[in-house]
Amino acid sequence: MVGGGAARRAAVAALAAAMLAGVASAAVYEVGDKMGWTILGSPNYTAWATSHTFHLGDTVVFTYNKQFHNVMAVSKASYKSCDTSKPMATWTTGNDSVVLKTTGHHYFLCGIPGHCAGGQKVDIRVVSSAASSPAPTPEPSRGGATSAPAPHPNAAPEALTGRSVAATVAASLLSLAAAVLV
Ligand SMILES: *[C@@H]1O[C@H](CO)[C@@H](O)[C@H](O)[C@H]1NC(C)=O
Ligand SMILES: *[C@@H]1O[C@H](CO)[C@@H](O)[C@H](O)[C@H]1NC(C)=O
Ligand SMILES: [Cu+2]
Repeated sequence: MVGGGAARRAAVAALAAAMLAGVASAAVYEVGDKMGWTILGSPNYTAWATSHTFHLGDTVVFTYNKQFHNVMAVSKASYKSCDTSKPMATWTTGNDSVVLKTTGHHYFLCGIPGHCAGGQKVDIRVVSSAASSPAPTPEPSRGGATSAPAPHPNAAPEALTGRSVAATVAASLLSLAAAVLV
């Protein structure tokens, strides 16, 4: 009896620890790395974004001089046309952290006139949360004939469902762990 209880307790505690480790592994990326969020030096934010793999729960930080720039989350259409008239969200502190809560594309641009057209825009694609299995998905190499990005179906509803299920499972595991450990 006592031994079984201890074993169960240990198993639950290990599970809870694993869950917490998973949560803690969310990464933080500074947009543009050391260059930050700017037009000076014409950082290539497309190259920056494609050189990273973003997962659910990761954070991107926009650092910039707030006298000269801002950050807007926009639709794909607004991103493409640099339309700053209907942002879904705007940040202006100069040190803005954005948590990536859905899979798929997150489009950001600077709302100061001319800056988006000058390249101050970034498309951050969040891959579905395979964070624990680092199996690289081999990209079929293309001939480079086209620069048009492949259309991505909007996976937001599925992502939300998956996320809330994961959160529920995590929450019940943690309360189970708490109950057993008391
Ligand atoms: C930025 O980088 C992307 C991906 O590497 C490349 O396709 C594109 O031509 C670059 N843009 C400029 C303006 O250099
Ligand atoms: C930006 O904010 C984070 C906390 O959100 C803080 O740790 C960091 O020092 C800030 N950076 C600057 C340059 O203010
Ligand atoms: Cu700007």
